[in-house]
Amino acid sequence: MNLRINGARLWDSLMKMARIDALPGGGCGRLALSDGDREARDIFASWCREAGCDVSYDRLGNMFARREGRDPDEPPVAIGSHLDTQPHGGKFDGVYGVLAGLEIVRTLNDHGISTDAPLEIVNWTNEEGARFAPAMLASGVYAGAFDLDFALTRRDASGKSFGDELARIGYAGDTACGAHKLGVFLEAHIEQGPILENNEEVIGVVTGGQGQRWYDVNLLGRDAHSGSTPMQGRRDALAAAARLVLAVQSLARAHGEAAVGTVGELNVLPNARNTIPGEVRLAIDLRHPDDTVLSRMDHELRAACRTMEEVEIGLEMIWHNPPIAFDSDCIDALKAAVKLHGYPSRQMVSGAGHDACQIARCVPTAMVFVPCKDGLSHNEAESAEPEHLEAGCNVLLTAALNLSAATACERRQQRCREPAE
Ligand code: HGY
Ligand code: MN
Ligand code: MN
Repeated sequence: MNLRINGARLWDSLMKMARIDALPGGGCGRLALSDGDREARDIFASWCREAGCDVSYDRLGNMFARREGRDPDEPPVAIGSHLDTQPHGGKFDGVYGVLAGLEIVRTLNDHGISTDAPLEIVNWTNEEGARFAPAMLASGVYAGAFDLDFALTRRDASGKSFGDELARIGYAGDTACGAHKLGVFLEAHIEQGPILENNEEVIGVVTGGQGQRWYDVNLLGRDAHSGSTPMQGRRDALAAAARLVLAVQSLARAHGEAAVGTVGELNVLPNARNTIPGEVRLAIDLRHPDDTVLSRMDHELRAACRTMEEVEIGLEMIWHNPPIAFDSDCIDALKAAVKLHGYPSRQMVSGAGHDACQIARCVPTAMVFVPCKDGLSHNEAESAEPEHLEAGCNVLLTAALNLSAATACERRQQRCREPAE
């Protein structure tokens, strides 16, 4: 069925959502569990109810907007992403995947189409990990990658806990995180890289996500007077941290095109221009599609830390998310949908992390990418073409209809009954 969504309505919803915590440069700074996140959740829930969905949320505030199917006992076809953004985020990262799900429900309502399996639109809490590290935290608890207490006790830079902030915005639900069963999970997202745009392709059928390791690092030197302390013998934590930042860059560059390493967060103490910094706290993000290379990068990072003799270094790996392969049936459904709509496309692995990379550990999952301008994201200038966002949503609609059909549900149940290979 070559059904198409209403692209103008999708764009209008995206622009309305972008007004919440809008930034002067045109982006969005809507951090997880902030007042803006609450406002976005409230609006999303009201739009879903207007579309006839029943909205619920679990212990970590993961939101599920359910459109009933002919078979209410069938686990739903879920479509979603996240509404939280980076501090200098854009209008589309995450929000597109959530509102694409809503647009699909609105389109099915327009045409009076019911599905065998129910459909659910999902908003996963704290995907970005910018305020509460690590990223994909609530979808990670849902998938069993983290326990509930680990999530609830995560603290932001001001010391506020995830659990307190979730309760404060009124989205701490009663159902256990992970108890709300899903049949499949599909996520639409901007690529956040240059490949589709450079190759003039409209759709990326995403076959998996690369591995990630996140670290908290503490460098302890000694505060001292900048004027009267000789260079020899200083214990300058910032000078050591600077060498560590360059070591992260060079170890990533040493492992080929696919390897990336970033220090995106760094705090200097006491941060006074005439005191030699006695302490630096920084965060490191290493990624690679191959877990053995990623563990080699880990070893090289630890070796680099051992060369910093003038300071004591505390390095804690707070997260290791191994590479993940998505589900073949879901990938095939997306490929068939791309073929039906005739969009230029490619298969690809995601460089960025997504909730789908967690959910794929417990639910058949796949993603669809659309291009973004200059491949830019986590930047206020993030932008995407309405017709590309529409195309991605059309592909999602067609795949979701196929995967929600009784035959597809039966095939999934059959696969669950078969012994794992
Ligand atoms: O870190 C990531 O890749 C995602 O944007 N949270
Ligand atoms: Mn995202
Ligand atoms: Mn992001």
